Amino acid sequence: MKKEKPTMTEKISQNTIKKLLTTRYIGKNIFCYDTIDSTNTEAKRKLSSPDGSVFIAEHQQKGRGRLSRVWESEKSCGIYMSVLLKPQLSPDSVPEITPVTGLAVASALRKICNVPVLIKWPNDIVISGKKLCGILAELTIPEGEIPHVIVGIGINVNNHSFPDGISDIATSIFCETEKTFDRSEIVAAVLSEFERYYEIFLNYGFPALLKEYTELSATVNREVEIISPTGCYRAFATGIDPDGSLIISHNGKTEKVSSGEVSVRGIYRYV
Ligand code: BT5
Repeated sequence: MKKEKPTMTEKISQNTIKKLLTTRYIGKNIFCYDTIDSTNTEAKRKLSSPDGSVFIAEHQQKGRGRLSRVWESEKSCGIYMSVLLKPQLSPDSVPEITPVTGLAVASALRKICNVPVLIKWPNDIVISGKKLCGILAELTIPEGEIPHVIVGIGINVNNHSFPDGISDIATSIFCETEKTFDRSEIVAAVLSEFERYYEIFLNYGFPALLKEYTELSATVNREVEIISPTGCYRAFATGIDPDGSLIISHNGKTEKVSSGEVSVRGIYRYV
């Protein structure tokens, strides 16, 4: 992609978000920052904040992905936010919050920006074979308390270009539509969709969302490369298990892989 000056757009406005939110408790407390190390790290420092608190920054100096990878967080172009959750869930079910979040983000972006995004299992939102959004869910269990989950969401919105290391794999809503979007509107839509799906998940479990998730999957029914600590191999992704893991067919056998153990790459394109 051609290098261009970064496009800074209007700041994210807490008032606009609150006006548009349709939630009961997600985003009722919003903490906004100009610059922060990482909104996930900030949420971890503020664990005593109410369930559903949201931390949003214009810029992250140490935006994080999984396994200490970097999340590029260009100032005032993207959405960098974390939601603090205190669910009555067993720690075993916590990984399912990642696909629930993926569903919420994909649904919000389809509605607000009219972009045909898909979900790359387990934690990316992709379009045209490129990554538009990443999700990082982290679990902390303070002594004597229920699990606290911090769900970090990074969405490329008005970026015109990306740094060299990711310019081939990253895209933004602007790059896909040539339109600049109001990030506050997207934040409100993502949080509203998140609460809707999260409530279904808490009440009925991930199986209640499986059909919708699978319909939006960029991974299912594709040949994939499984990258595990013991090596890489090709497999065919046949479905998503009710517990959120990926079902693959490999050497004539059906196996389940969980997101903590492996990364998945499409064979022909990034997804
Ligand atoms: C993720 O990790 O995709 C999770 C990203 C979560 C970011 C949010 S922002 C708010 C909150 N606060 C944080 O500190 N983090 C969360 P992973 O699957 O490990 O992917 C990381 C990889 O994505 C990197 O190694 C790059 O290849 C690529 N990448 C980095 N920045 C990107 C960007 N802005 N857009 C697309 N791809 C990117």
